[in-house]
Amino acid sequence: MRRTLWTILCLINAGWACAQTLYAPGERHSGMQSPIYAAVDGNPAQTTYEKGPLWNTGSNRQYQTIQAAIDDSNAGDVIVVAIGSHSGPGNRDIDFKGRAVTLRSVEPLDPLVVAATVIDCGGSNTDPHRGFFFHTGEDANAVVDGLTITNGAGCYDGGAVKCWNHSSPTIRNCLITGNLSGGRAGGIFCAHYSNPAITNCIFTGNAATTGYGGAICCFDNSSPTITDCIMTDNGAMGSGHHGGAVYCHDAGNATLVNCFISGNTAGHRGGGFSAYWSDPTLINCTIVGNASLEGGGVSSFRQSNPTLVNCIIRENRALDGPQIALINTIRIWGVSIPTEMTVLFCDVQGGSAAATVDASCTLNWGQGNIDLDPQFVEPGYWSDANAPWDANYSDYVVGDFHLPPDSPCVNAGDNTSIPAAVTRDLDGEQRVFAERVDLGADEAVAEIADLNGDGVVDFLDLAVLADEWLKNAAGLRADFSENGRVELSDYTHLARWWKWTAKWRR
Ligand SMILES: [Ca+2]
Ligand SMILES: [Ca+2]
Ligand SMILES: [Ca+2]
Ligand SMILES: [Ca+2]
Repeated sequence: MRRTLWTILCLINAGWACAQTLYAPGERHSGMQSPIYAAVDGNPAQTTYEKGPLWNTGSNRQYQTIQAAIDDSNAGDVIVVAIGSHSGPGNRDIDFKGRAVTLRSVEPLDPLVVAATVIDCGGSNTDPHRGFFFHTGEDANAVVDGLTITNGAGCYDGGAVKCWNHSSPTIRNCLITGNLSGGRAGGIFCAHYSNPAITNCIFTGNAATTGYGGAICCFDNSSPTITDCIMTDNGAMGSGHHGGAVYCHDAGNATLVNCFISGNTAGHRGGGFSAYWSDPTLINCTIVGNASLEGGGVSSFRQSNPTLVNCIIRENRALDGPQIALINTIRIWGVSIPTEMTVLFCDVQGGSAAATVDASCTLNWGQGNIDLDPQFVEPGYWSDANAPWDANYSDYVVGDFHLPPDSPCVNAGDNTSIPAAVTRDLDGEQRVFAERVDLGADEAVAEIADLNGDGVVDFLDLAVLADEWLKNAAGLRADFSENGRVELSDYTHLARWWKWTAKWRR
């Protein structure tokens, strides 16, 4: 669980840079500022309210604790949490009590505000607390938006958040870090027909200390939709425990899209992702540098059939099935119950030949799979030669997972597998660029004014245009308007995109 602060900050910045462009301006809570809200010299740390740190924008009332604000709210209200650390009774174990209200920071899409608006659960093994407990049938109109949730500990299920009993809130733009559970889900637990929408969240440094799902565990007919999330450095610790980042159990049919899962560790199966008696779906996920004993990237167990489409699964480590493993129950129970996995349009290191497929299990190896180095802009690496099961193990250093335009993962995916609601990649760029989707969470988006393809529009591109200036011919490179002549309108286009820089160059 070691990670330099620099790396975490880079990840957070990268993730939140993505977040900035994920929503149209009209969705950015514009016009919500109150006369009693004041940011001094643009420093969010000095944002305060006069009568308490909570402000209900619907009733214009202020409160001392989050729970007090929720208890006095009505459907549709928006409760704004002031910058600062919120702890103690009333600011943890928060219960929406079925209310369809939004609880958010002053600017959920500003990473500095999110990092500075903290629910500090202050939990411990002797004094268990988590951030939120949804258990009253909340639906997607119960919203937690743009908060940091940390220091949850001591609970068996859900270090940061528990969704239970048909409770399916929306959790978005949150930083969920440094939470522990004794059993299932260091971060978010969902069980018993609970299907939260978890979007644009960062999970880092959470652990199920003796259990399942370092970041997220879905259990018992619960199928969360997990989109645009970054999960790094989470763990399902202890022998016999599974799902370093995500664990799906008993019809935990989660859908993950555009997620980056890296540097997570499980004590037993599924360093990144683990399915038990479940049929989850992973689309456009980048799963690199995770570790476990079986299935370092993804594992399938007991009549599961996880489907992986448009994913990158590489650089994971395990004694058995470094990238993927299909494990028959006979290994543990002495009774044979097989399992499946379906893989198509994925880049899997070692291909199907390197997969562990136990007797009677079925690896459905579909069309479009490749085994080629994605050429990440900055590859991650294992920080020493020791494996996770060795003493003195140190872990995976997460890199920059963006794809350069000449990556073999560019334009190698299946467009028809992308859910209709998903129009953006993890950067917030268009999900399908150049007519065909890329593999992994990133789409490599180029700009036509970048004539030499080096990822930036600058004088080198201007030189190409100058060379073709006022020429009339077919196929001129700088004829952006495609009218057979390089002229003012083409120059205007280049000038408009001047200093444009590709995400993979940043
Ligand atoms: Ca593409
Ligand atoms: Ca991108
Ligand atoms: Ca260029
Ligand atoms: Ca032209």
